Amino acid sequence: MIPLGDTLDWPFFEQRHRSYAKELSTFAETLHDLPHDDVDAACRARVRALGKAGFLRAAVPAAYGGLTAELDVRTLCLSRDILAAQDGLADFAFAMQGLGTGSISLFGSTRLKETYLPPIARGETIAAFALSEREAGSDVAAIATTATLDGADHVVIDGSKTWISNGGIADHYIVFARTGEAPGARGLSAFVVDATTPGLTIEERIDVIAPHPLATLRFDKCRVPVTHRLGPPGEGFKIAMATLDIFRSTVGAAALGFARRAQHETIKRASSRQLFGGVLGDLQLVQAAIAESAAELDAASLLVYRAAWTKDQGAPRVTREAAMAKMVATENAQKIIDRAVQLHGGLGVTKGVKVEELYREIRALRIYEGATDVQKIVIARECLKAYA
Ligand code: COS
Repeated sequence: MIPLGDTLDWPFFEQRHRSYAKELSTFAETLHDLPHDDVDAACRARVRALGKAGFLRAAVPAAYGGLTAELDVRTLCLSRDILAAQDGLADFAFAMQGLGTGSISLFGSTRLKETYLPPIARGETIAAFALSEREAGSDVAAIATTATLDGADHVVIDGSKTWISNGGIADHYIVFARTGEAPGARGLSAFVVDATTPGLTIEERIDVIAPHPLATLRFDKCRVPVTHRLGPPGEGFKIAMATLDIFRSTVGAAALGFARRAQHETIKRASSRQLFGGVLGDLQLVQAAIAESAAELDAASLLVYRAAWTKDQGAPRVTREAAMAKMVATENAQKIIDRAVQLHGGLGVTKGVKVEELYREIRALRIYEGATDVQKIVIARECLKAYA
């Protein structure tokens, strides 16, 4: 078991979080028995296993087969923290069930919630969030995919989305498209699009350094019922941002899990590796590395769970808190994992050794769901607003 340290003793948590974390930590130990080779099959197996064991209930509200009345961000973060420490793909599978339905949980009609959320919680279907485009990653307001009214009851979606996690294996996509109520951010809407919709195709699969299902999607005259729109027309940008306000903290939590595992591997090695007549951990420079990583881990952890707790207390917006949590946790994790690789020497860059895998796993987290550079913009704007 990878220790969470004294995190659960912090005042951010309740007894239910401690019990949940204990159950999930025990379950996470069984993950290495699942297949790894074929990334799609591996992902599906993890969704099924997490669903069967009841942990995907954390990804949807209680009325639709979930765990808590509203999404509990602390539970989402603890889940990613614990899963990432054991198995990057299990963390990914869990996270996407949440991100790919978060906008439905927050803004969907009762009918959409009843249709899409229960099978996600059971691990029977797979979700995806289709926001990014080639020319609209950081600049969401530049989205070019269009959704045009076709009669009173349908829209027709045309365009392309890329770097879509679960692209190719998802059963539905939350698609953000331009509906034109106003230029820029105020002219976007969000729709739930079934993967089987005629005209929706996988243009290409994308291979990345830490493999997971990723694709470019093509929408060619995809007819989607207007009832599949989330919230009022023109609210798509706000829906995307409000969803990211929740899930950005969870990206920070996944970074914590990867960093925690790296520190665990480092301390194990520092305690056992013999050199210069002692163990690695006797050397003061090694102690310095361990100390820096320990402090960076706790600092990141405090920001992540502060953001999660603040949202769970009912704060309408946690834009600043979530951006800080994501930025600091992912940047710190990269440093912590890099130190772990360094202290493993040649083993650190050897395929099959855990820290080498973590080194590849962490990199994308500084980019997706808002790159560090975007988080800086978001944080600075919130700081400046406070004095305006
Ligand atoms: N929650 C609710 N509403 C929000 C919001 C949030 N977190 N953030 C912004 N809004 C609202 C604003 O209040 C504004 O509303 P009004 O028009 O009523 O004033 C509207 O949305 C537009 O906001 P803003 O002017 O800040 O839009 P910008 O285009 O300047 O936003 C950033 C720029 C960089 C902040 C935004 O595009 C962003 O977060 N980009 C990164 C996206 C991302 O994470 N991409 C990765 C894809 S997911 S893997």
